[in-house]
Amino acid sequence: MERTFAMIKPDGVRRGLTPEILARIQRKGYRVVGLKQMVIARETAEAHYGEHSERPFFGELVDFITGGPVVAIALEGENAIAGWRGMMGATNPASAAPGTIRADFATTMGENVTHGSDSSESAARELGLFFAEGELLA
Ligand code: DAT
Ligand code: MG
Repeated sequence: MERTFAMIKPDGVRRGLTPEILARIQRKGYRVVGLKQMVIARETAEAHYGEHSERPFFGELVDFITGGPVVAIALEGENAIAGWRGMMGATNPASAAPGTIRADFATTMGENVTHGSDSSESAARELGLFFAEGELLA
């Protein structure tokens, strides 16, 4: 069993895609062990995307991700880290495979609807950043 951090980004929430995305997660069979709607604090966003701090798009990325409510989700399931990344599709929606969330619901790299941890180290770090221990189901 693996745990991963998933997020519906502000564009997805604003566009009313939360139920559709949660339905896909449930149909896949992942267990939702943490779920909350929140506005991300700037410091949290900068820590979350720390690996990109030197990239030219970093400021825009932090503005975007803090610019409206997100839905933070802790997922559990077999191979959940790579599996959820697969359901999201490639970072650039133009290259995302048909049937993936980013192919189906996004047109631009900057606003690509969902986030998913890219490794077990990222998953542990990001789950710790967004959820207190008591907020996650055993
Ligand atoms: P992912 O979200 O697929 O893990 P990432 O970690 O490389 O992708 O980048 C984090 C987010 O930053 C990504 O979802 C969208 C944004 N981003 C990445 N590369 C970008 C670029 N070249 N221009 C604008 N935004 C970009
Ligand atoms: Mg990433």
